[in-house]
Amino acid sequence: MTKPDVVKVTGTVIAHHGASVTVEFEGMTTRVKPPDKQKWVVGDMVRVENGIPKENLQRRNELARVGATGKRQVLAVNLDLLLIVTACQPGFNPVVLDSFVIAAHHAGIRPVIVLNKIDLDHDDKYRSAALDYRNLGLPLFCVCAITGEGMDDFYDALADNVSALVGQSGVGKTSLLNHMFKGIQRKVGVLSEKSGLGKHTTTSSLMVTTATGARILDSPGIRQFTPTGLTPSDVAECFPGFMEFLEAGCHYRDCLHMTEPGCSILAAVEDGRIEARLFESYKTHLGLAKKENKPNWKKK
Ligand SMILES: Nc1nc2c(ncn2[C@@H]2O[C@H](COP(=O)(O)OP(=O)(O)OP(=O)(O)O)[C@@H](O)[C@H]2O)c(=O)[nH]1
Ligand SMILES: [Mg+2]
Ligand SMILES: [Zn+2]
Repeated sequence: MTKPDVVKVTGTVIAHHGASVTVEFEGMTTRVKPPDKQKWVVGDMVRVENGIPKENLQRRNELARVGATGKRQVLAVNLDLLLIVTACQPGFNPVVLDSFVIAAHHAGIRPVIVLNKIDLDHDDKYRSAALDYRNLGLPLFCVCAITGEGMDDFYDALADNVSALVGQSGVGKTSLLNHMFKGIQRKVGVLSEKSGLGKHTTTSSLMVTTATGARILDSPGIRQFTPTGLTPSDVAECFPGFMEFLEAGCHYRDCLHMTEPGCSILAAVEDGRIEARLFESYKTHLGLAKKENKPNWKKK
């Protein structure tokens, strides 16, 4: 008797529930525990044999950070776009935005800045702060998940792409997903009256596919995002807004733009073409990369 052929297809991990994950393939879903020692995250492509997910396939990119225990933690994989969501409430923090931008550039993911809650930005203060990022050459969308303002253009930009909504708790990631994908209404949470911060309402990652072919991942809000796996040179090359000045070239090829003579970045800081705020943020990120690359830094 001949053995029946094994039917092999590729599935996608679309939800993470702690110990188990949901894998979608050929219009169906199944909930499984990843095989021993394999860590599957939302966005992973997996080989499915006769309806059983077996192993994850090579990832084209990974968004990673230093996790709570100090180890490398992969947040999302196989992304085209990183939707870095921010808002006037809770606190707009440009250094956190910079961290996400560097990590995205380094991973080969396109960063997109999303300023949500523009209905609360009465004097356009945050809109103008966010516009700085557009001036640095990054795509920027100013939106409101409640009224829908700006949402059409934002949604159109996601078509046929795999994107992840990331950012602090309470900035409105889930509200944005709910607005774009009416098929699923995930729970949203009010901000704490006492601290003004989000309450970490979303506790698991979920990816949906919309009618335009956009695959959008809603992830739990994070308190801190410290990129990992970057050398000081990576930071010197990936930093937002540096690109155009680096084209002119620094005198030294491995210039870290700190004290080196003939540095195109220091020259641009000196005459105000690079803002002091941005350069301070650069120094913070360079310091983190130097620390991580010290021999005694504990990684996984
Ligand atoms: N005024 C206003 N409120 C908004 C907007 N978007 C979201 N909110 C509110 O902000 C609060 C937090 O929204 P969520 O969507 O739960 O935020 P989140 O980023 O998913 O938060 P976590 O899941 O905790 O990470 C809720 O009370 C929403 O109603 C907006 O555009 N304008
Ligand atoms: Mg949420
Ligand atoms: Zn330099």
